[in-house]
Amino acid sequence: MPASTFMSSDAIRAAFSAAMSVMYRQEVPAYGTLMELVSDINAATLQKQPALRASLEATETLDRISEERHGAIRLGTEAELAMMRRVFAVMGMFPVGYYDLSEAGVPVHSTAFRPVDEASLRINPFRVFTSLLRLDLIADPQLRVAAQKTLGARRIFSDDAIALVEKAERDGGLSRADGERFVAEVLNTFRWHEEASVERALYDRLHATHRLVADVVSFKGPHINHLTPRTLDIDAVQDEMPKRGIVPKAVVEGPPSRACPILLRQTSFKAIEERVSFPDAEGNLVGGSHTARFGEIEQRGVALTPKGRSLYDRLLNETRAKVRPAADGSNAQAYGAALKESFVTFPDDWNAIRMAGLGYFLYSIVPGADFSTLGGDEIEALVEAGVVRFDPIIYEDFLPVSAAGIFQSNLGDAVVQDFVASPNQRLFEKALGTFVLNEFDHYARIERTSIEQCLAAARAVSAAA
Ligand code: OOG
Ligand code: NI
Repeated sequence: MPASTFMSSDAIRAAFSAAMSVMYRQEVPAYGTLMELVSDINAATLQKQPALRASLEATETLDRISEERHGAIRLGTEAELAMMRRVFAVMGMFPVGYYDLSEAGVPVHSTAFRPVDEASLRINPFRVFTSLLRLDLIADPQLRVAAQKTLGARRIFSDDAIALVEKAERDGGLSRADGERFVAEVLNTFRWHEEASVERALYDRLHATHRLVADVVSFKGPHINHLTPRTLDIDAVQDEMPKRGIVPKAVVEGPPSRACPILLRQTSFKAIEERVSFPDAEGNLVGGSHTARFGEIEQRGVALTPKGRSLYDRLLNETRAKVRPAADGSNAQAYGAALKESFVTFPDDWNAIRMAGLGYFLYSIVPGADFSTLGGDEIEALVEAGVVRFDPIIYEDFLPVSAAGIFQSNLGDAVVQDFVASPNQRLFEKALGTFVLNEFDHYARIERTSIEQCLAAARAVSAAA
């Protein structure tokens, strides 16, 4: 088949993200309530801020502003991760970043599968934060073996899904009909299974090790555990949640609210308790409950350089040393105040952030700019002369401390078990079957390319003059 008749990987991803949204709203009605709230707040924010509206109108599709930006799954085995990489590749999603959550007491390590180039991000930015369970962190050897056996026996992808992945790899793409079948088949992998695949006693032992271990091992597949639309005002959504009957987590993760947003702010409603059933030795089903699935929202800002990121990390640590957010929200105000106070030292002006080398920016030529008297050797001279402008490059990745906060609040915060951290990126990449893209290198490359393009254009104009 000629490549031009393939369904584009961007279109497959957009269809997948839309199908996930519909499925998750049916599975978790509170998520539907959150989506309505987000869309109301986004509409109100656009009405109150005409300048924001104008800038979004120029750069994005306004009617899709409240769509999902990411979701998350947790896998049980290396083979599942390797196959998942191939599934996401069909949708134009590639592994970016490595997150070792064991450092924060969560026994997984993770990457984010996401579109990488700007054009694909614009069409549909959907990402899936994908974690692999660290069975080696289960201390009890007997339990570890039982978990391994359970996971080894399950098949999370249908034969048709695998066949379509192989076809896409062989032919370089899928027809529209195959692309649609692929979405429907793959969607099943992320479905919720009310019926556990382990007996109650094993579930309880897994749960006692870590709630996350029970969530990954006890079910037939890696159910999507949350989806995350984008909000234009995260604080307003956080405040409104209780009025709509949903319980927000104690605090918003990430930086405080600022004039120039940095990185990523996130919050969620607390995971719901759901009825599940466990098979017993006689094959009868016994009732129980499981708490894992929730809804989240995000608001993104500029990607930070390693220097900016280490300042961010230092200020966040400083805040948490002063006030550690309690799970019940009792010190949420004090935490918010401490966060604001610490971040006073982080410049809150785009040019100051840029001049201090804290963030990544995209440089572009101002339309109609007059270059005639300028050479093309120094980007700064072009910026000062007003012929080149700079805009923040949005952070498209995740934050380990925030992710840990999201995990914890949705697994019951009461017991925060500790696991010994060890850097396992190599092992993770071996299981994945490829390297993950380093997010800092990626943003640096986008910035550098934009600078080179501006300089080349300026040189061409001054040579012709
Ligand atoms: C993933 C938590 C991480 C985020 O937004 O930081 C995440 C999980 O709970 O499986 O999605
Ligand atoms: Ni998330």
